[in-house]
Amino acid sequence: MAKVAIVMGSDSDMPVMSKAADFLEEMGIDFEMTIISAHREPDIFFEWAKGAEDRGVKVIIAGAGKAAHLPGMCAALFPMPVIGIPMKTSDLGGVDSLYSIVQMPSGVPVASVAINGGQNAGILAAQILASSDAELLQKLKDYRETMKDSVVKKAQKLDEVGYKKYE
Ligand code: RP5
Repeated sequence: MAKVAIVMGSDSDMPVMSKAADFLEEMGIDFEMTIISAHREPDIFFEWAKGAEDRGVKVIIAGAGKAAHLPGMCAALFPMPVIGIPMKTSDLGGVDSLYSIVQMPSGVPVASVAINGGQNAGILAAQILASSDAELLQKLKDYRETMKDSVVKKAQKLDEVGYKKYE
């Protein structure tokens, strides 16, 4: 059963949302992914969000742009964590999406990542699940080590080409 549900308002969100999916795949986490617009098809959206708990979903990752109500409405209907991804937009640069997602009223939180922060949403969902999954927690620790090693290698490369080292 899918533990994470990824939902986005439009196929135009896919390049960002796929980064969350890629990370979940890398961690071996089952997920479902769909496109539903809370504004353009509210009936379908309600059915999907209300059924998520029964489908075994533990975390929802919801991405949307402009008047980005999708993550907030997921949080209104789903009782477990919802992570919002604000999409960068052509007119207001994604600040519209960000404000729509983070400014939730008390009692109905949405955890927001940065504008276009697809990968971080996947990481955060994995971290939430890892609080009760020791094997997944170890995978996340290994991922951090890999990340650290890649930065160390970048610094070594800088040394090799002769730039002065920061001390
Ligand atoms: C939102 O409106 C979507 O999440 C998308 O980011 C934005 C634009 O959608 P399209 O006009 O590209 O379908 O609902």
